[in-house]
Amino acid sequence: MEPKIHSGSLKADGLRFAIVESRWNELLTTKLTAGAVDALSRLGSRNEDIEVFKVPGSFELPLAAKRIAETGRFDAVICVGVVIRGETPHFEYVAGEAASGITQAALSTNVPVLFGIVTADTVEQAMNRCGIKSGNKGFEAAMSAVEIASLLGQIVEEGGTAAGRAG
Ligand code: INI
Repeated sequence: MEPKIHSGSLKADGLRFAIVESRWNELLTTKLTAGAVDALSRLGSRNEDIEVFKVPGSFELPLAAKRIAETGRFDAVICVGVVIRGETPHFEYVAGEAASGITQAALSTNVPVLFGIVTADTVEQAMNRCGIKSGNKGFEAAMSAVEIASLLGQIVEEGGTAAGRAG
């Protein structure tokens, strides 16, 4: 017998999303939010199912994401920010703490919290990853949000625990 494969669909209709946007490098972070909204609407989201929350900087993304996830109102929370190495001597702290805080926010709430933060060495690199040239990290994070939210929706407890069946 073939193994049963579970994988998330790319259908966003019926799901609710929060986008948490950092105001640092706002000219670029607004592009990430626009990219995320574009991806969600292409996948079937309605605007009334998307809410945007603004925070001062990327360092503040995890706490806001955690509080938003705890409300239970959203199927996924998408964090967007831009941290540029050349512009900040504490790049490692801001980017590193944002990354580990986002992981903690997801694990502690059981709600997917997506990493849509551009970490770049230069402004030009950052611009390229915010949709100015080609890719948009907000768009990518939103696609992943839909997929993981859909997969988590498929994970239901069937037939007790693995330990129970083994015993
Ligand atoms: N926040 C960013 O999102 N990007 C940056 O490049 C940045 N720099 O350069 O410092 C930045 N700093 C602010 C930080 O996120 C916090 O808002 C601040 O330290 C207050 O906690």
